[in-house]
Amino acid sequence: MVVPSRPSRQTNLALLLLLAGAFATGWLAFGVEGSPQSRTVSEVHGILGLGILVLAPWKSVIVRRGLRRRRRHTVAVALAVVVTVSLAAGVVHATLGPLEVGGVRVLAVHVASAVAVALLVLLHVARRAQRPRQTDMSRRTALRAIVVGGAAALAYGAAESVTSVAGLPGRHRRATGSYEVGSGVPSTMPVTQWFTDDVARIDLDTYALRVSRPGEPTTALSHGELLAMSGTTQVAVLDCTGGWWAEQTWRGLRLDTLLGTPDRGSVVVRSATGYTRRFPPEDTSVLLLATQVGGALLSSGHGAPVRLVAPGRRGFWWVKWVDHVSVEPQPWWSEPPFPLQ
Ligand SMILES: Nc1nc2c(c(=O)[nH]1)N[C@H]1C(S)=C(S)[C@@H](COP(=O)(O)O)O[C@H]1N2
Ligand SMILES: [Mo]
Repeated sequence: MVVPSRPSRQTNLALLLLLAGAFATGWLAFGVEGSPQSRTVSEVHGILGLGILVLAPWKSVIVRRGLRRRRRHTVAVALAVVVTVSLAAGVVHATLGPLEVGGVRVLAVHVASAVAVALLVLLHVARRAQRPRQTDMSRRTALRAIVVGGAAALAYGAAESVTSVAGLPGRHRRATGSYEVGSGVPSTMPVTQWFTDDVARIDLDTYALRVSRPGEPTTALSHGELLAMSGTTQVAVLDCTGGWWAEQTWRGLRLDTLLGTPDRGSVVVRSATGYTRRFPPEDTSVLLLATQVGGALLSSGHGAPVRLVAPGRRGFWWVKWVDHVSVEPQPWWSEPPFPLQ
């Protein structure tokens, strides 16, 4: 590619848009489960990311000019490093598979460095702001954007073809980008917590599931009672944002057998650890409170005595060690999209 001698301010603005888009679609990818949405979001995410690579030759000219000026470059250099790390880790996860570097999954490296990118971008832009100009909205800009977008899409297609022709592990990844591990054999499925939580060990004999419905006193069910009610079997895929998925046969009781289908508010599923997720009321007919998996009682790691099975939702919705389910007046969207507490 020919690198123009006077790289434009537009390169910087385009990079900012690509970074913002890649960041947004990265989180969006964590929010969706199942084709075709997941596939679309993953592809757009990958293409935006590769768009950053496409612009790298232009940016490197800008960087070289900038380095000649006397000023502090710490933020800019740190930004270049974390962008490179995040891009590399993303490409490795998508092509070479769920590798680990020093015990850390490359996907975790990808996400952590992307968060660092976001923070550094804010600092960098605050210091070296480039104002868009009226002339940025020209036909020439539109053409450039199409060329960069096309090159990025071609790069994505090429990476996908190489992955499949060379038989790389990446060809086995799901639409969400996750890799299969432990399907049908729950004991080999990873035990994963959101970064805010730890495995709870709960005494089955004293355990009680509290059930709260509006205008009624809270009731409680023992483990034995829940087992006796566990007449529903469901095959469902748990797809963790950590980059793995597994299909298991779960057994338990549907949430609507306890809560009915409320016509307003939301349904809240709480863990004994305080971890909480809030669902739309109509979801009670698809949510399962599982007591068993693969024909055996749940292990502590996988949520004993009772864990939520939320088909069509990413793993962080599958609350483990559930000790309270309730119908509450607040809407489901009153909760942050990701568990932050
Ligand atoms: N109480 C509680 N439930 C939880 C979590 C957690 O941190 N706390 N992590 C969730 C996440 S991120 C995933 S991927 C699944 C993992 O389930 P597993 O450990 O049975 O594989 O549990 C979910 N349920
Ligand atoms: Mo997860």
